[in-house]
Amino acid sequence: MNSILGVKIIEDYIQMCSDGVRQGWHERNGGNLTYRMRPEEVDECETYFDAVPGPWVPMGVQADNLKGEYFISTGSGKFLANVHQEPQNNICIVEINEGGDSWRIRWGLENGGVPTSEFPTHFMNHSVRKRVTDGENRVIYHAHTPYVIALTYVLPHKAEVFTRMLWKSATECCVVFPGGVGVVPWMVPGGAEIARATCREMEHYDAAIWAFHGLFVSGPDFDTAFGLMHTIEKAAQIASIAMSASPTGKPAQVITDDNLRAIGEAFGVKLNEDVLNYKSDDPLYC
Ligand code: 2HA
Ligand code: ZN
Repeated sequence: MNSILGVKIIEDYIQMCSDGVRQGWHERNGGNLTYRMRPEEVDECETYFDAVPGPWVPMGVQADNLKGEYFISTGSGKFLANVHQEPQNNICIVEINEGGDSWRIRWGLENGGVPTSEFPTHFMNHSVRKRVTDGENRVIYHAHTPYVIALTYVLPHKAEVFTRMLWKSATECCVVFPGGVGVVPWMVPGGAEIARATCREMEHYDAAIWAFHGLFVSGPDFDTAFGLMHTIEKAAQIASIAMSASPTGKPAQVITDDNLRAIGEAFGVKLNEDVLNYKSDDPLYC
């Protein structure tokens, strides 16, 4: 192997960017992906690192449990559609300092640039998900999923309401995200405030909807994180189509709460009880 582009983790990362583009989730520079590298993956890539690392850049957020970690990140303003053609100009590997509050580029963005504008949210989400999953979660993925965004114009911005609607829109949803999906109200993207709000959701859920914007998911590996994004977006698509097709805007019938409990039992999955027992005042939002 004579290039970092032959390293498996880099190949898989590039593949995931292309998979998201193929779904239509990454118009222009929309969406971003970060991956917290395993030590052996850092070792594999180190040979190809820049001779001189970039300068340390403070993030405005801090996490003790991410000191000294390495992340692969998409570049701010870069198009995910271009990642597979020129990875070296559209993605980077950053190292976090011993204070856990600054990054520096070790490889990539050869024509200049910085990690994704959403790096504060990704970074803080990594910190939360690393803690609550005992180090298992390594991927944070943000996409502009159109049907999830559309539903944020229609449904109340409540985790229980969204989760129930999504669980009831396709039979296997409650098995794929038994904990549910969080919802962050509209906020200016890119800063510390939306990062903190997303983290509050990521304490309980492995996915968080950003109202009128998109979806954040986390996972242990690329397939699981991508599959979660895909499953939630597909459920939102079915819900949107069903509501649009119904003359009342309300589905004529749905998967019932008892059906959900039966699926949980059959698959040995514990569904979030707060969501299962939630009763909406508005009968439209089952
Ligand atoms: O990277 O998606 O939220 C562009 C965005 C910002
Ligand atoms: Zn976005």
